[in-house]
Amino acid sequence: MKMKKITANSMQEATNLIRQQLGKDAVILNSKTVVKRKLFGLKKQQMVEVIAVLDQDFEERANQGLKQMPLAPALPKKELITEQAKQKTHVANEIKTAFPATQPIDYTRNERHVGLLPDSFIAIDQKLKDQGLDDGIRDQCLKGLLTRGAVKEDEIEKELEKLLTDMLPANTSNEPTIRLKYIVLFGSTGAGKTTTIAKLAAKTAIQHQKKIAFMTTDTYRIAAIEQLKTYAELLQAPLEVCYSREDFLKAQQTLEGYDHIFVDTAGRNFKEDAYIKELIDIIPFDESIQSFLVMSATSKYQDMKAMVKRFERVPIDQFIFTKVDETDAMGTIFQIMADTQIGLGFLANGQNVPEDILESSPLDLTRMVLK
Ligand SMILES: Nc1nc2c(ncn2[C@@H]2O[C@H](COP(=O)(O)OP(=O)(O)OP(=O)(O)O)[C@@H](O)[C@H]2O)c(=O)[nH]1
Ligand SMILES: [Mg+2]
Repeated sequence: MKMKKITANSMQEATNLIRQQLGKDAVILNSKTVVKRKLFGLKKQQMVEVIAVLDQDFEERANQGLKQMPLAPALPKKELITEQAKQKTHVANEIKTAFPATQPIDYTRNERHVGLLPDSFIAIDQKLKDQGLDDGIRDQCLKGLLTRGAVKEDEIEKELEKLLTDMLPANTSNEPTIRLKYIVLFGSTGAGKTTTIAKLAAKTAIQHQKKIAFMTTDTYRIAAIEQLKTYAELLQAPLEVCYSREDFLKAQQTLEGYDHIFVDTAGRNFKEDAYIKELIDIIPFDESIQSFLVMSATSKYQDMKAMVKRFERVPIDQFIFTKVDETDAMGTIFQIMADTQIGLGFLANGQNVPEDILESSPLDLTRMVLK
């Protein structure tokens, strides 16, 4: 067991010494400020005292607990060695079963680690848990913070921001988010597709001075066509209604001269495979189509996950999360993006057209989670 008590002038110096002496996997168990007397006791100096152990020590301790099981007594030396080797394999297997490698290390809840983390880290873990982040992401954060030796509040904040942001798919392109000719939004009933389409179309037409048009495949409710027609009239843009693939192809020809065509689709219960098929049957998802899966930020993680799974036959370029104004827990959005590595197109944060729409970077999203 490798354990060290280190006294240094600052926490930074102590962390550097720990790293030198125990390696980067060392874990700080405890730290406190102490007063040391110097110059024959004439001068007092405030210092930090840090106790650290090596991470592998956790395994060792678990190992020792199992090794205390009595070995077979009084065997000749050679047999004893063979017996010990067998026992060792047995112990190793028991540990493997108890803590399989694929299982995330749960620093705060695993009994091997209880009491080993500084309080500030436990508080961070709880905060991330409240936001809806799972054990895997939280363990990665804690491990990252421990490895990087973040100690001061601002250091922890900065490192945590970086660790979380790195888990999200990066925005590598400098192109505008609306970049292809056809912008298709799909998703479940009432997610906010039509409202978001209106916001995006208005922004593209007014701010970016593009020639825009609308298409809709939502022919199930008369009101749905009327809703989009109102926005189209306000923006003085044409609207084509498509009942079939044939209509869609015809509308593409009619609207050929437009820069961007915003395609609205029907909100359906996508647990039914037939509706996914219907979507693919009408819309030819090719390289001219930019597709967004629209989900409400107020949805449960399990429902979002199931939704992405349902749409695995439809290419999803990016997500749009609506109704972020109705929730404080942005962790669910974060989690689904980290899991699927599908990036963020837009966040919709209200019912006002066109203003309630945001373009947010991975760092912005991380900050919303940590806010
Ligand atoms: N609070 C809030 N409400 C929103 C937001 N986006 C849309 N809504 C509201 O959600 C409701 C449904 O919006 P729609 O745009 O009609 O949703 P849809 O996905 O097109 O619905 P269907 O076509 O019926 O599937 C409306 O009352 C919108 O005003 C948002 O970002 N925040
Ligand atoms: Mg709609």
